[in-house]
Amino acid sequence: MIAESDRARKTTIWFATALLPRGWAQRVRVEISNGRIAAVTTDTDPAPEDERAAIGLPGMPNLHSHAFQRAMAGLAERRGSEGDSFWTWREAMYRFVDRLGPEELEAIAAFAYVEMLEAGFTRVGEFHYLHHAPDGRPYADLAEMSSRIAAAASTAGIGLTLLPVFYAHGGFGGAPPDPGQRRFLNDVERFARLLDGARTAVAKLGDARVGVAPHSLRAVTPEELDAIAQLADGAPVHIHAAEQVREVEECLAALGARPVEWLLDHAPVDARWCLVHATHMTSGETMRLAQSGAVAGLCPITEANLGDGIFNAAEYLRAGGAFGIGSDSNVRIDLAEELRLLEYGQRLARRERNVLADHGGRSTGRMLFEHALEGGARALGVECGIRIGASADLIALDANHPSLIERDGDGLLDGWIFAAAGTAIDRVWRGGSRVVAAGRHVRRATVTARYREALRRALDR
Ligand code: NGQ
Ligand code: ZN
Repeated sequence: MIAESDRARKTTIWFATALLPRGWAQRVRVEISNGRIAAVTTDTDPAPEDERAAIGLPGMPNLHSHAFQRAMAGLAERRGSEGDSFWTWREAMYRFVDRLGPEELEAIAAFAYVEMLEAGFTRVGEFHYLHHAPDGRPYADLAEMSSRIAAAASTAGIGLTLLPVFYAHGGFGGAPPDPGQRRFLNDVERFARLLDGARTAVAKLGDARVGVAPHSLRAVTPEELDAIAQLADGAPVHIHAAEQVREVEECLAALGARPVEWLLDHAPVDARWCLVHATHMTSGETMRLAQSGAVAGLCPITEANLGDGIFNAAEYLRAGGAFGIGSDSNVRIDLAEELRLLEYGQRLARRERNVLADHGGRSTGRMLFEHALEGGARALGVECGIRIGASADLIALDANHPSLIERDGDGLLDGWIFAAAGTAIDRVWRGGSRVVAAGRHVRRATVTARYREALRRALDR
């Protein structure tokens, strides 16, 4: 019995070509044991029982998601009578959130995670703040909604770094919360209990991580930030920062410094930290953040959708800054599009091409992919890449996709990210299990049916 199940947990995938930490290699055998990579051999033939694929890439971490927002994608694209902004979108989002109970949250998150896996994201950093019942009272189990996120991750088979959010105020200076925020709120003591509950809720997933997320300097006072960061206990700390100009102005007025500047001066910002967006920084802040070791959590599609502004990636990367990609509002879930838009924002702003390739001759796609992989893994507290000991989170591109014909090496990444229409992803393995085949998640049909039911209930009410 034991030998049987042991054997079942060992698989080997052979790639004609694959991107390893030291670069592209040919005829690569990846041996997997208990969900982790046990051996990587290059220039070798496949064994008869090996699963074979053409083009292998490591799975990508998605460092910032609010899964429930997937269900309101496209519902906030009508202009209001007085114009629209991030702040009017947020009001629409608060109204939408009122319609979601535990079953709806789980169904929507499972659907979003299925789409993430199909896009090549194999782990998600869920920045989770929808904690309480619609009337603002905690559920009988304080961590009910965290358990639902864990269940959704389990259904889809995606890796989870759960980031329970501490949210206490409606603005700088400890302003009272808005009624629309009632489901998010905790004091530090109750948050500590919620965090314990969240740790228990994810334990059965095997390789889940739990960090902490003080929501923003708008929602958390300096004293609370200090207390929450200490609860992380060495795990990742994520915070929204400098997404909107109004937020920068209010921060200057309340705290006497810009958000990123204030965090660098007053919080122990280091490689455990992820500053989500960090859109509006001076050159000085850009240099300092780059040197801190923290990860900038960039969400190009959402930042475009919400009218946030353009992150100064060129300067930040030249200073050695780390970044990862988040799908944030999940208005679209598409890894290639996130990477492409990150580069295109720079091209449009600077009127140049291939801005983020770090030196002559370098492929932009390769640079975007590798930096996002490394920064994303750091922000989510895991190892990444096709290397021994890392989780067997793998992508196989479709060698027959028209945009990949007669491409090799970095040309495959450039073809996928900049040129391919539709999905160029054929298969995805997460922890050694194949969860996507022929571009579709193996549970797409049942997860979509449950999502449809949840939305019918939520939107008919
Ligand atoms: C969020 N989203 O937490 O979902 C926020 C809106 C807020 C973005 N910042 C709420 N994109 O920032 O207060
Ligand atoms: Zn966010």
